[in-house]
This record gives sequence, C-alpha cells and structure tokens, in this order.
Amino acid sequence: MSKLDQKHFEYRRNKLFKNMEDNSVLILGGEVEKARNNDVNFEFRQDSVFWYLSGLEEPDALMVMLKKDSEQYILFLQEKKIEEEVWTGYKIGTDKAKSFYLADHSYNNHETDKFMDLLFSCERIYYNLGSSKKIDDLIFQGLEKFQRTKSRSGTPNPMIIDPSILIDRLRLIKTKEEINLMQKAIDITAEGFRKAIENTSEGLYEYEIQEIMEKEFRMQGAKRNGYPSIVASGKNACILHYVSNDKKLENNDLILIDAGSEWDYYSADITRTWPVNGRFSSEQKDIYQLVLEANSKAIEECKVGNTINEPHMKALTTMVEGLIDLKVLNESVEEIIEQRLYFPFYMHSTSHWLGLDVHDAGNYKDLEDNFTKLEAGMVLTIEPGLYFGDMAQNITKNYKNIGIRIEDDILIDRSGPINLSKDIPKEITKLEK
Ligand SMILES: [Mn+2]
Repeated sequence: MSKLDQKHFEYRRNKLFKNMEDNSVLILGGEVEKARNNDVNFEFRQDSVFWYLSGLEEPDALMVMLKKDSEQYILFLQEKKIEEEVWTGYKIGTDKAKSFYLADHSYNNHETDKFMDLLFSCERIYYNLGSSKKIDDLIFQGLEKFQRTKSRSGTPNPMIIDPSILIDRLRLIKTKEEINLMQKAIDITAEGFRKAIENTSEGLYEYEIQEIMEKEFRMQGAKRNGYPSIVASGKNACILHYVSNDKKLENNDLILIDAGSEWDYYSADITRTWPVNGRFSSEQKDIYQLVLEANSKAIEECKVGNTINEPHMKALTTMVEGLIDLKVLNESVEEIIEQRLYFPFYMHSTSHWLGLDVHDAGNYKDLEDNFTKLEAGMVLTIEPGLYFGDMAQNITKNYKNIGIRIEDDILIDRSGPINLSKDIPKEITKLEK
C-alpha cells in the first residue's frame, strides 16, 4: 500500500481529467501476473502508469476515466473469493475499493460489458493500442459492433488516441510529496553503498558485495530494487548493463556499482566506482578525476532554462578535453565531437529522467526535434563514464579494462540544481578511506 494519501492519486487523476478532451474516455490496464514456470509467477509489480493514477497494487485490474457530462473514475478488479485468497492473499473487492480508492464505481474484472457501450458512446478513446492483448481485443470487438450500426447513425468511429503524451508530461514534473519519496529511496541507497564500500575486499565475489548492499536496502525498509544491481569489477565495468555479478574481486581492480532501492515505487539510480584494495593506481586516478570533473560540471548545468542536452554536452566536452590531455585522443575537441571519435570510450548519454521507472517517462525532444527544457520539479541522472573495454584500441597508457561511471540524481529547482545523492562519497580521498 502506498505511503501517499489516496487524495494524492485523485489529484493526479483530476489533472489528467483536465487535459482530456470533452466527450472522451480513457482506458488503462494494470499489470498481469507473468508465469515463471508451471504455477509459479514472477514477482508482481504494478504497472507504473497504473500505479501513478490509482495506487492500486492488485494484478489484472482495469481503470476507466470518463469525461462526458460528468467525470467518472471506474475500477475493474479481480473478484474477491475467500477460497482463492487462501492461496494468493487478500483482495480488496469491489465494495471496499470504491471507498478506499475513491472510485465512483467498481466492478469485477470479468464484467467488461459494463464499459463497452460507454467507450463507444464517446468521440475519443484514450488508449495505448498494443499495450494489452485483452483490451486490444475488447476495443476491436467493440469497433466491429460499432461498424454494424454506423451506416444508420452516420456517426464516425471514435478516435483512438495514445494517452502517453498527457500522462508522461504529468509524471515528468514531480510534486513535493514525490520528491520526498525519491529522497528516501536515495537515502536508503546511500546506506547500502556505504556498507558496500566499507566491506569491499579482495577475494569476495561481486554477488557477495551485492548482498551486503541489498541487505541494507531491506533493513532500511525498501523491499525491492528499482532495477537489477550492476556489480562489476575489473573489465566487467566496461559492460554497461553487466548483471552476472559472479566474478571474484582482484587486488588491483576497480569495482563499479550501479544500483537503486525502490521506495513506494520510486527508484533511486546511483553509480559509484572505487578501488578493491583501497588505493587508486595513478592510471585509475587519471580517468577517475576526469569523470568526476565531468560529473560536477554537468550537475552545474542542471538549471531551469537549460535543455537536457546542456549537461550532456558539458560532460562530453570536459571528458574529450581530458582525453586529449591524457593523449588518448589527438584530434581537436570539435573534430572529436563531430566525428564521434569519443564513442569507443563514452557510448551512452549523460542523463535520463528518474521516477517510478529508473528510465522514467518523459520526452527528451519535442516533435520539432528541440531538446526538452529543464523545469522545476524534474529529476534526472547525471552519469558520465569512461570505459576502456574492447572498443578502445591502440591505447598507449595502461588504461586497458578501466571502467568508471559516477552517477548522481539531480532535482531541477528554481534556486539551482539540488543533488539528492550528494551524501554518497565520490571524492578520491573519501573513497580511499
Ligand atoms: Mn542511470
């Protein structure tokens, strides 16, 4: 159950109602159970959009938001059956759902005929076609039926419109309440990182460090991670989404952890890199200093009025200049950026939105190809990195297999950037301690 008051979910729905056209209806499916094998399912997590608008955690739910004459919020839920609850746990049931989740009506989820006529009485149906086989089928069945009466009534088919733009825009700007939840996820993650850093030593396996960190997440009350933890030592740090986490830590390796706990569905997303033996080698230091400088300078660019591309360009330019100083690259800054000569060392971008999803909803460009402007309430990551993996060829210095990323979570605020993860050490002196 969410720590947010149900009124907060209602507030979100009301904002969405405002952005919907008159004489329209929105239909949204929740997450369904996914089989792992036989009668065992994967761990259930509600779909983020469904959660954002309902706060309801049960599988196989549907919601309908009708804007016609009046505004109505209608929930369709799994039927409450005592004999099934013995196996799968309690369900709220239609009666209680109405008062608890502030729905105008609620039905069992097999009573879909209750909304078919309702859908096709509107000019617009907001639905993300292809998002749910079950709803797709319902819509097509409804359309088929509608065709048969069309010739008499002359009414055209309802328009089917993807509601993502409306909803993503809401999710992109976080409220004060959401920021508090995100800060909590980040603070818990910080405790986990502290434990991981303190307990790093040669001979342990990556998954043991993972366990030490994630145990702390659980002990602090976060029951899940926002995404699978990346615990990568040595050369593995050059694999961006490495999740095998099964190598033994070696004395001269760096270890890179990219992880985030989830708190009330909000995810943190932090990366730190530190030396297994407690001391950076001079080559590791060269690269680390450079990534750290890119991280700090990019954070300064996270201000209202800049676009999301400005922090990226700042991080990129900083690292390119550094790579020239270190004689890894020989061309001019302009040439390197234009011809993407940096790509073997820096192949990802610097930021993504953060929220309910680790790569959260929200566009990075508009339809005219302009980068999104940063506004107060947006949360994004700043995560420059440099990698000397298999793509890095002909490197004269001993940078081979070094992979370093430093990632913070930044809130855009009118007063300037707020680094929500500033308490997690990233300076060389602090990490060596
Ligand atoms: Mn990230």
